[in-house]
Amino acid sequence: MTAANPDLPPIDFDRYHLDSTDPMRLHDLIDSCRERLDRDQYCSLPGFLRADAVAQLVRETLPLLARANRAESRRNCYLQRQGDGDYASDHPRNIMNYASYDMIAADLIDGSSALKRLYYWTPFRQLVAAIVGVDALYPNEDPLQPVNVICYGDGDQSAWHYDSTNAFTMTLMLQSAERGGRFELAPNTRRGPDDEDIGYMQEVLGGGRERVRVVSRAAGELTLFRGCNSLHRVSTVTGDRLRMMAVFVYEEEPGIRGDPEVNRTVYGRSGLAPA
Ligand SMILES: O=C(O)CCC(=O)C(=O)O
Ligand SMILES: [Fe+2]
Repeated sequence: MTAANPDLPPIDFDRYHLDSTDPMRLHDLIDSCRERLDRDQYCSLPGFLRADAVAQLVRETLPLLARANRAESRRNCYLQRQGDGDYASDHPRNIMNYASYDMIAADLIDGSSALKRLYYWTPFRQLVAAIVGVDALYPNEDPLQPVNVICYGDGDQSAWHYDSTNAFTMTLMLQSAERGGRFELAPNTRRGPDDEDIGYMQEVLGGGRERVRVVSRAAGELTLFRGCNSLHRVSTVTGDRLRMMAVFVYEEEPGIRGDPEVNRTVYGRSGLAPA
């Protein structure tokens, strides 16, 4: 049993040896994650954070909901709220789905929170870089974007969508819903924004399940996925318990900040200091 060191993020170090000075101990984990990410477009590390730390994160995050940004809109899979009359009515650009959730921005989360301690801990960033196959990753320097918590209550869901240009998305489940709130992903519905498999996308957007994977997510589980080229969504949550998901954004270059306009849409404010 590893003694708890308050300076380290509350990773289950008995299971994930990031505190080891021997990098070989992590090689098997990195290799298997890389393989799954390549094959399935996602990989999961169950029980990544200790259960007591996850429970504490839920307790400290719930009061932040009052200052979260509520999103409620119909949008297509490119997150646009308007369709495009230049395309057929059954083109993905014109297939709109409802999304609603509350978004907690990074500046509402205390610096001492385990979420930020994990996000800014170099060995963790190095592990993620090794899994996704890049030399280095850097924290995002936007005031709102680096670490978020998305909360889905009764009746909330996300719409089928692609994530923006980041090559991967990383999430950590804090609390699952009583029912629903499944994370569903259709691997490789496109190779890039200019190389889309429209037939496959229409199949998924039209309710086809054959190629859709349901990705298990339990509290404390870390999941990396390639959301930029695989349509994904969160199915409707039912019941009183909030589904709470932390999202971490790393960058391949230092100094990256968000677009104030995008911030206004996602967080309801620009993130710029008032003039
Ligand atoms: O809440 C989730 O499980 C996934 C959220 C999502 O789609 C994202 O972070 O890009
Ligand atoms: Fe997403």
